[in-house]
Amino acid sequence: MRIDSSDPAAIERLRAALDTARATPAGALSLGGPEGPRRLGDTSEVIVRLRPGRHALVCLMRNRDGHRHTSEGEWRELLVTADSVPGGDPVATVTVTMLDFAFAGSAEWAPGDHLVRASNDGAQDHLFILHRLNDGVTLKQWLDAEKPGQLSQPVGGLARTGPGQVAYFPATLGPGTHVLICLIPDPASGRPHVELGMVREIRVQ
Ligand SMILES: [Cu+2]
Repeated sequence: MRIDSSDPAAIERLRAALDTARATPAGALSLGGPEGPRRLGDTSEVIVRLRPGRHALVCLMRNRDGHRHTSEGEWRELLVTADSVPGGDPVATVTVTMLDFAFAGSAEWAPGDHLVRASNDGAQDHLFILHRLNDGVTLKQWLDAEKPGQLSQPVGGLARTGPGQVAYFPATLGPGTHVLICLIPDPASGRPHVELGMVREIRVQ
């Protein structure tokens, strides 16, 4: 997250607000990050361009008691002092546009190595998680399943990303039906964006 203020009291208020906030609190902008590494040994990668200024690394996962990990210590401030990489943006193979509430972009991707350019053109924060459905499983079966995780494999994705932001997600994909979803809750209704339309089937073939 990019943080507007360098005032320690304001930063501490932001950190406290994150624990219960449904959206990125005022005074911060979510820039994305890896969505997916959950088990010991998992790795995940995203590419985010940082501008000079104050930032924080945060983990928004919740403990059983409902507190976010960032409140338990998984928070680290970062000061970005200058551009470290000169030149332009990475060359993407496919584009995903995140909207309130839909994914736009090609629904057919070639197998192989990809660099997914994801932009948030909506007014709310968005993220995406990419799953590969098991062979023979349809999107409807997956969405209707009580335990969809038994019908798919997670590939990874992009964490909470604020309006106007762009990030890149590298992935190597084999043939098969994939699905993009966003699980961020709509602040007004509390419903996850996937229920409001942020689900898209991607055929890799
Ligand atoms: Cu969303």
